[in-house]
Amino acid sequence: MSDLFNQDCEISPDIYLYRQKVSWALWADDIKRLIKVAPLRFMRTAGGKRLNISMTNCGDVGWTSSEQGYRYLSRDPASGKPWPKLPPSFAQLGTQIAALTGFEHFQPNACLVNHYQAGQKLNAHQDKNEPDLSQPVVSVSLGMSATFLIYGDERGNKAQKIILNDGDVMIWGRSARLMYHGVETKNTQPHPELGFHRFNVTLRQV
Ligand code: MD6
Ligand code: FE
Repeated sequence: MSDLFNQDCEISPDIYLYRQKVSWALWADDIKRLIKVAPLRFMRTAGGKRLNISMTNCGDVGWTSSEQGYRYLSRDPASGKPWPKLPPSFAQLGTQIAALTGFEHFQPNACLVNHYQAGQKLNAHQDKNEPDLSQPVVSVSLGMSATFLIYGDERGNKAQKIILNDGDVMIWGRSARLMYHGVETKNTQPHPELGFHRFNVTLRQV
């Protein structure tokens, strides 16, 4: 597996990678506060299957999966309360990366937080539950490393593999917005403070 891209670049059409724009150390307090108020949980699919990865949200609306399918909801179904506020530092990084990549009008208001332990994986999927697909997804990796797999327009394609480390930020837009992708953590490198844990923070405009 190669990890050729150590500088900011377009790693695949309309997928940009910016290395080390932030860090677990910088966002740890916000993440810890968030998961106290809206704990990580394993959601279920419409078919009743448990998702592989535990998740939570902050922002005006949060992505949920349940017997009702995939939906953005303004309240945490676990507590009935609104999701915690989007930390200003998250919003700022999102708008900054988006502007650098040519998305001047991106205003993130939804933030999904995924948690991984070593060995856990996120299966190939598309992100298509947002009403305006002209807006990008900004994705921040924190903690242990992970292998990000980009399958392209069919989940059965051979994947392009990218190693993501603490603080790396990807942005997906335009022609990449509906590409299939997934995450593996079986060959992960631990993070000095977080060990074998990874958080992925995705920022979206919904
Ligand atoms: C993750 N990321 O990195 C999961 N989706 O743990 C995603 O599923 C993702 O990073 C759309 C765009 C960027 C992403
Ligand atoms: Fe995704």
